[in-house]
Amino acid sequence: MPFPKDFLWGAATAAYQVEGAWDQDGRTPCIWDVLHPGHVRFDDNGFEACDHYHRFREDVQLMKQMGLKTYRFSISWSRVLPQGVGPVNEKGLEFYRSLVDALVEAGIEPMVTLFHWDLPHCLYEQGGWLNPNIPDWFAEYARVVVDALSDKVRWWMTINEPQCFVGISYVKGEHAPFLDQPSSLLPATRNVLLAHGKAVDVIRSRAKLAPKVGFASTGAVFAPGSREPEQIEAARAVTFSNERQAFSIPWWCDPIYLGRCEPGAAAQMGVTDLFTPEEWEQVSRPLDFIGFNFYQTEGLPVEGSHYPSNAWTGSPITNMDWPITPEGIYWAVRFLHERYGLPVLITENGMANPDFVMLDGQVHDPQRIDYVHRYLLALRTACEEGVPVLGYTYWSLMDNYEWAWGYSRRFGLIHVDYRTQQRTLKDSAYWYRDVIASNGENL
Ligand code: GCO
Repeated sequence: MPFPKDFLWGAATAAYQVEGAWDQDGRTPCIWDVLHPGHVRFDDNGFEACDHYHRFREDVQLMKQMGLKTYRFSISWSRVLPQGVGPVNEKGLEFYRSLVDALVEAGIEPMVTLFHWDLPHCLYEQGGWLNPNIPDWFAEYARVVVDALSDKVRWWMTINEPQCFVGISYVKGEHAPFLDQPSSLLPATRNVLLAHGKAVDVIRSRAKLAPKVGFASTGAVFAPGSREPEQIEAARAVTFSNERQAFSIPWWCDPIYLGRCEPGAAAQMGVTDLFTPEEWEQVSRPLDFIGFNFYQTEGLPVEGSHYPSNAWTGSPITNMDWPITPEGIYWAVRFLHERYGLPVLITENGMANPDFVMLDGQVHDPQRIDYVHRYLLALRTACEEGVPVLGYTYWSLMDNYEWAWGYSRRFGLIHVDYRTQQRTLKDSAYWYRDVIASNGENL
């Protein structure tokens, strides 16, 4: 059996990218609502997005039609706690309860991410991820969500891609809150990791169904040029080097899974250690799985080449200009499992493609089918070699708000016409349905 029998075939979204209803039923603005002007293509925002807030029942029916086993989505913090902390917005919670009910009724396992980048703006005004109180704010938010949903939700992720919501957002200034402020890396790292650890404690201590707890990382994976042991070790070494700090895997994953950081990482920050011994305990609470978002392999530099790395030389690219490097997903799950010892869940993988509804009323996206096919074959090789892979949630269920790219990049299995909110299953959705039905044996 290539893929395990209970493999979790699914698709993923995030609250800000799909929900819309940004100011309805008591939700207050998040940082993207307020700060996007001047930073996003055409100043697009998530005010309406895919209107998933009102159309989730239809969307769950489409998921059911595709035979999805699981749906990964995130919660909007400011929908649940409009002031970030304090009074709970029951109407906001009600939305998520109804969504979870609809999923369970359709036989689809809900997977919840607590934080996928949409920080309440009111908390940002108090310093956001730079305020040392944010681990406690986050724990309070986690408690409200866990109390409301854990009778039906088993799969939990605390945070999604700190590489992006700290690295791209606080250090590089390309995502909200658009701060180009490298000095924020140390406090943000501390606060994010402590917030994660406190949320893990909340989930473990309060969940009604026995929880599976993880977080979703991303980060540069380097693939060896061949299976020669020296090449493999060279690729592994650079994958787990801290050179890229906020953007690397070990910067976030070593503290969480190993309770330590690479020698020298703290010194790079001008401190003797990132945490006190008690804090190290807090950030490294045991987890059940490694969530990983994988899109592209980083290549090793080639001397004399004008390409940034060998991953680019002649490589096909997606509509994001990302090279298509399916073998990288094999190395990602293998390296991650070998270093951290837990099973791996691919929490995101997918491609942007210039899809549109054609004259025949359908959306033909052979590139996406080929892309997913190749990545799944590489993932299957990892499974066959004994790497425990729990599942694969394609990014994304439907076209949505692609952050700084606005609505101009389409990752979905389902096409969304943003003028009418009409959904159309793309060819890839039907293809994926057949893959799921055969548990990947037809690949
Ligand atoms: C990500 C994000 C998604 C993006 C996707 C495509 O985790 O990077 O989770 O929100 O839309 O990755 O860029």
